[in-house]
This record gives sequence, structure tokens and C-alpha cells, in this order.
Amino acid sequence: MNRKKIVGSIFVCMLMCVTVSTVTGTSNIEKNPNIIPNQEPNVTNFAPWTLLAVHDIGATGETGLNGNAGAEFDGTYHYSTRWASNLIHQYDNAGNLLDEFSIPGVTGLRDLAWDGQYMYGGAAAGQVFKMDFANKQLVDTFSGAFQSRAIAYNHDTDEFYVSNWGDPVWVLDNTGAIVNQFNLVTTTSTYGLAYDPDPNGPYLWVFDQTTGATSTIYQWDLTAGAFTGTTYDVNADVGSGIGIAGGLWLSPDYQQGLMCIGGCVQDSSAPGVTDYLFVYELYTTNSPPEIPTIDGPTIGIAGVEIEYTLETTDPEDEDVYYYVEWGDGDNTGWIGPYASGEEVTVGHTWTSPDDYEIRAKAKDINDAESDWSDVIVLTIVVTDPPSVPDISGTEQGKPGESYSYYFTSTDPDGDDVSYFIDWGDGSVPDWTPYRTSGALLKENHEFSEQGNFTIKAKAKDIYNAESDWGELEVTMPRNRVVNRPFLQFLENHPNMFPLLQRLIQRLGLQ
Ligand SMILES: [Ca+2]
Ligand SMILES: [Ca+2]
Ligand SMILES: [Ca+2]
Repeated sequence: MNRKKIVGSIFVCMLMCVTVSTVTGTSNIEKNPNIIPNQEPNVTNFAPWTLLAVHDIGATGETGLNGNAGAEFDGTYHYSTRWASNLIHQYDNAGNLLDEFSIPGVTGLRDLAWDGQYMYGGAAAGQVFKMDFANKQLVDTFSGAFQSRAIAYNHDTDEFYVSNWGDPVWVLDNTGAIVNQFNLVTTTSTYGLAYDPDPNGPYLWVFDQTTGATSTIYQWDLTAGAFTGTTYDVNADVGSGIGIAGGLWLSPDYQQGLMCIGGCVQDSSAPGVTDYLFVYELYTTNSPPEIPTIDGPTIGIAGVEIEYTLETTDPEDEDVYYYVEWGDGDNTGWIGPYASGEEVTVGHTWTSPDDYEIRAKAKDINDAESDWSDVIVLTIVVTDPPSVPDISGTEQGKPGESYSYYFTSTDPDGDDVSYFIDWGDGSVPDWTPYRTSGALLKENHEFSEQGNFTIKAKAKDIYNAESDWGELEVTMPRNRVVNRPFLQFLENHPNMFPLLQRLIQRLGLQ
């Protein structure tokens, strides 16, 4: 991987920035004033960090001003905060500025964190603001004996990590109460934090300004409580090469199948240079299948198999397995694999009357598992099926004429009944609406062809208990319009066309 691969015109722009920059004076850079002077961390870049995007959001870019520091991505939009103001900026995925706004009661935001609904951040002080960016409202403020410049949200534990320069990393619960803290020790200028649920971790990524590596991302192993040695120098790819760390985020939603890490490089240490948002591919992810749908009856009878259909899709289109709990202590185990999107039918038989909760989940061939589906409550009853339908009506008729037929079935439990009528002539059979047990059902039917037909009907009650088939044989002998004068001619000349006459007799036309 070529980590120096930079995209199109941005590369040209950055080259220009480098050539025009001279390191004189600062404007609104927020550099850690407490950097340990002689600390030179050993920075080792590792492949493959592929740079996916760089967006100029500073003096020469979208906002037109430097001082942009915090950063976050909510799955749809990028955000940056301007630390010495109350300004928040929203961008699309192409880095275009969409909105500039403020939230009443909030100023001086640095790094941000996103919990899937709310945005969190602090002003390098003992508060974390819980904000609704969509409605531009302050929802809550957590206060405590911590300092929140850098912030990350751990969605696995519903906790926050906050820190400020070389302070400890404080672990806050979802009310802002401190539940733990630890020291990063070797880095002393933390500006951005991001949580990484990597199964090999979990990790906390630290974006730090420590001297000699002023824009470097470090990987901290939360289980081991130590840096892993994995680092990345963003200055190698982004901006003038003299930028300093800002906010940091991590998201599986920037690009399907990828865990991406992004942030803001504050690059305002020299006139003419600017601030950047950046995004790197961190590693590939595998998403679980969608929560499966399960469809089928909510009522049934003991001892008769009931069928349900399952369906899901996998974001990577991988084959999937299903697991169904039947609510009676039985389950299907993992069944499959099936193609993503293929409808699968499974059946089960319950032995005793009760209510049963049925639910299903799915996993892909790489063991990424969905959550459980909604529950179907199945009521199992004991009931007898309706009687075999009695069928009556015209047994001899003509094709093309409509005749009435009558069906009756009685359910011993008095349950309503539905009839499944097969006319035997190739027309598509179907269940009728439910009607009172024993009530006469009248259906009109027309046989379009000549012949003998078997009308068949079965009945079911509201619990799907089915009767055997009832039958009625009918015959539709003839109804032909024929050329009478021609027949009469043949009759009058019996010896003229003997073969033809015999044939006509055979066909029953005469
Ligand atoms: Ca963050
Ligand atoms: Ca998958
Ligand atoms: Ca019944």
C-alpha cells in the first residue's frame, strides 16, 4: 500500500500550500503549551493505512478560517468544531460545507463523540455537553472532576473516555459519573480520542501533539492497559506536514465493509496553511445479516406441523444460516447455508395447547450474527377438524352454462369453517372466507369444456384443522352447434360418405 497516495487536486493544493508556507507566527492554532520538551516518541507507521479522503476546511477551504479542531462523523455527515468560538460546521461526504451553526449554551467545543443519537463534547473543562445536532439543542451537561478536550464513546459499554493534554483518561458512565481512570504516560498532548471495537482489542485510538510527532495517532489496548506500538503519522499524508492533532473519530459507516478512522489536522501554524479533515481505511469489517423476518400462523393445533418462512440479506451478500427458537424448548440449531435473500421454510410441531414465543436470528458464513427477530406468539389449541364437506348440485349439464353447487361442513367445536374448492377443470382452487359451521355455501360454476369432472372440497376450522376431501362427480355431455343441413344431407345419402358418417356417429354429433 502506498500511504502517500493522495487524491487528485487535493494533492496539488497541498503541494502549493507547502511551497508558499513559511513558519512565521501563529494565529489560532491550539497547541499544547505543556509539551514535555525532550520527549521524542518513537513513531512507526504501518501499512496498510489507505488515505480515502482529505478535505480542506480551513483558511483556504470550506469555512474560510482556521482554528477548526474537533471532528466527528455520524454515519452521514462530517462535523468540525472551531475551538475559540461557538461554531460547528457540517459537511457532506465530499467535504462540501452544508451548514454552520451554534447550540445555545455551548461554546469552545474541542473533540466530539457520537453515540448514534447524540453528539458529545467539552470545552477542555469539567463538562461534557450532550447535544442534539439535528435540532441544534443542548440536551444535558455532565459535570465532574475531569477535563474533556478529547472524547470517545464506547458503544459496547455505554461509557465515555475523556482526557485533556497529559491528564489521565477518565472513564465516564452515561450520566457523566467517573467510573475509572488510567494514564497514557508516554503521550502528553492528547487532543482526540476514538473507540475501536476491533475483536483483537478493544482499542482506544489517541490523536496526540507530543513534540516530534505532532499529528500522530496511537493505538492503546484497553484490556492490556498499554500502547500496542502501532502508530500513524498523519503529517506524512495530510497537509503541509507540520500540522497538529485535532479531533478523532472511528466509524464502520463511512464505507460499507470498512472500519475507517478520521479526524481533523489543525494546520494553522503558518500563514497560508489550512485545516484538514482526513479519512483512512483502518481495516475491513464484516457486517452481520439483517435481522431476519419470520412469517407464519399465530394459531394452530397440537400435533400438526406448522410452517414459517424466514428471510434476510447479508450486506456483503454472503450465504446465511438461520436459528429458530420454537418457544417450547426446541430449536432448529443453525440451519443452512442459504443464499442471502432466499426465502426459507421451516416447520415445527407443538404437542400441547399453550402460547409459544417464536423468534429467529441469522448469521453469515463468517459467524457475524444478527440480533433476534420480533417474536411471533403462537397459540396452540386442541380441536377437532370440521366434517368432510357434503357437495350437491347439477350432476349433468352443458358446458358453458352456470350451475349452482352447495357445500356444507360442520365443525364439532362450532368453529367457523373455510372451504377449499377444486372444480377439477383446471381452474385455480383457493380457500373461501370463513363462515358459520354448518351453513350452506352456494357457489356458481361454469364448465367451459365438455367432459366428466370431479368437484372436490375440504374444510378447515379457524385453527387450520382440516377435514378429508368430499367429492361430487359431474358430467357435461354436449352442447354443440352443428351444421344441421349438412347432417341431414348425410342422413339422406347414407351410402355416399360411409366413413365420414361413421365418424360423425362416433363423435356423438348425430
Ligand atoms: Ca472523538
Ligand atoms: Ca456479512
Ligand atoms: Ca374445530
